[in-house]
Amino acid sequence: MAGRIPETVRERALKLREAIDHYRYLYHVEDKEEISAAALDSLKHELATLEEHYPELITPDSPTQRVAGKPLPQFRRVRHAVEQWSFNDIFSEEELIAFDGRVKKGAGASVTYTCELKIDGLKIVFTYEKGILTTAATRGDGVIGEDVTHNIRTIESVPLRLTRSIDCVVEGEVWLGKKALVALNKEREKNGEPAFANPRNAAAGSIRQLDPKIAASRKLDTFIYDVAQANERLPQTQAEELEYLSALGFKVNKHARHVESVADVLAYWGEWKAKREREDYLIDGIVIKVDERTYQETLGYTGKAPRFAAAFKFPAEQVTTIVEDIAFQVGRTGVVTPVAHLIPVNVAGVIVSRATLHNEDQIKRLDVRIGDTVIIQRAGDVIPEVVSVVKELRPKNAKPFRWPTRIDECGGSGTIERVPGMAAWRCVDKNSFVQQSRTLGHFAGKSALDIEGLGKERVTFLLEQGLISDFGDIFTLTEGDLEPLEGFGELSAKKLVVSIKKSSRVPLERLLVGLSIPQVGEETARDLATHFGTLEKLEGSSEEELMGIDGVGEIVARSVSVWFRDAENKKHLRELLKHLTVVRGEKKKTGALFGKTLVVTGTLPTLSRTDAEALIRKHGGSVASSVSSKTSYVLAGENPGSKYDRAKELGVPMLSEKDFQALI
Ligand code: 1X8
Repeated sequence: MAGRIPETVRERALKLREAIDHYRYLYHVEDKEEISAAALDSLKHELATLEEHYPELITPDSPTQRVAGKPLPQFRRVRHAVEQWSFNDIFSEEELIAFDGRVKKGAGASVTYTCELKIDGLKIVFTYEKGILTTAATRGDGVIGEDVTHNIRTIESVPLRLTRSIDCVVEGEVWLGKKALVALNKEREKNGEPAFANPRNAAAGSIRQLDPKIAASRKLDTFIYDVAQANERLPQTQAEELEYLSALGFKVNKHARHVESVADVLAYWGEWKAKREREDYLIDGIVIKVDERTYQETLGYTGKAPRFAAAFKFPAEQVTTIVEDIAFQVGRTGVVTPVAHLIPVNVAGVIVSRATLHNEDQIKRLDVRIGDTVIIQRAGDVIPEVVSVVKELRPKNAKPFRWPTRIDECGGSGTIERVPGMAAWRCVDKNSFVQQSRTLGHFAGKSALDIEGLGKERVTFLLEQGLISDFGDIFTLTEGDLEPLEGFGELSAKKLVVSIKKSSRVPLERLLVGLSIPQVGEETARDLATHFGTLEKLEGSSEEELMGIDGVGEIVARSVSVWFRDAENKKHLRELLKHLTVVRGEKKKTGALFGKTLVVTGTLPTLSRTDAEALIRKHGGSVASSVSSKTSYVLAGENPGSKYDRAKELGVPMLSEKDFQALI
């Protein structure tokens, strides 16, 4: 690895260091989160990697060399009786196995572990004398913290007197619940104050206040997880220590688990990665501690962190990376979406190389430029998006992105136009190749005609060969047309023709989905089909009548009406209908879910969202997009979000995928 450090690397390291230090100061000293902790971690990780390759880059003031934090001057400074360590972080199964290996080697024996939840709050050190709370201090730099006793005293879950009159120092986390945060932010909004970005910020902002009335007015809570010192014999295992703390009167999190092996640790981690949203407090990973105190003592500390414990983080949903290019995607309806092409990064366990920039306004708002370091986010099963630009890391020569006037991906002349009244642009030429292949691919796809053997690639191929250019053309294809083509044989040609024929009998709503009418997705198509029953009635309807349908608003009504009046569309539709038998809706009047309305949220273990919704319909149920008192069940997966909270509020029963499978 030795040798000269390239100038670009040296510069990158310098800039990273400045940016990290800037955000670290805002985050740890001023309690301001301008970029998320996860994004900041990602910058630190990049710097650490550079320093690993080029150790000569390391300086004593590098953020990688410090345990963060600095007390504010207004508070009384307190020297901790016991130095406050921070834990080393583990990010993967491999690192966990390596940790276990080091532990076993260091302890010279097989150890057991206690797994606990890592609470994303504010760490506090509590001192009790003769069983009475005397001091509560923030962690600070690990040696000196700030005296915040006046605020901590206001928290109901903190005992002012212990069950026994011992001297001790204990450590724990102060946090604000997600629901309390919502209420607090509503209040702040009313008073014209800025909202807190997350519960951790709100807890820190409440505790580091000189006026205790502020902390008292907020529903702060605690979990205590460690006794650092006591004037009596300490419990001999971490599992016993938690019971000991509980017996002294502290609030202790109930989800700790004593385990025998790394496999068990991994299982606990996986379980909580999936379940964490259910709790009212934020959980950002798990903490693993060697259970036996004697082994903890044998293993000791590295000067920065204990060797006997580690924090096993959940994958970050926000990371930083660099924009290599900004490209365009043309949708079925011709709408143009800008997409950032990125240096590939792992976001929450998935490698991502593209992130949506949504539209022109978003690019302007973020001022994203090619070469920029950006924060990208991926939550649940949502498409990754660019959240913000780390401006400090912008290359000198980066030019503001100029929105183009023409886009090759549109095909033809490539001319684009702004959709009236919207932030979106679309291709002027609706017959461009890209659009044609998307539209036809969608038409043949699962949610529409569902023509077996006619996937997107084949559609594109048939278009290229000039064999189809329109919906109706698909139904005129013969075995003889297909057989000579590359990728087809006698059998596959025959099979495709048969499956095309089979798909010519189509329920109205599926046909409507397949036509790619702007604003008409599966739900709207079903609403329209149910209301009108036949295509003729729908074609003959007015905008007013359309707007009278439940679930159809002004924009949708206009769009449907415009589509059916367009001469080109009329012509294509007439051609198509020569080949189709349109049947009435396939709504089932039976099935395990008949009469039930379900909402799907979060990532399910095996089913995709589309599959889950199809199953619901297949069993006679209907699918809604938002939770109301009329919702029968919420089918919830990992990272379920606000729908889950709303369902909890309304008392709507929740189903896991397993429950759901059992039900149907
Ligand atoms: C920090 C945290 C610990 C625990 C839970 N949440 C935290 N944020 C725990 O041990 N259960 S330990 C810890 C630390 O010592 N830095």
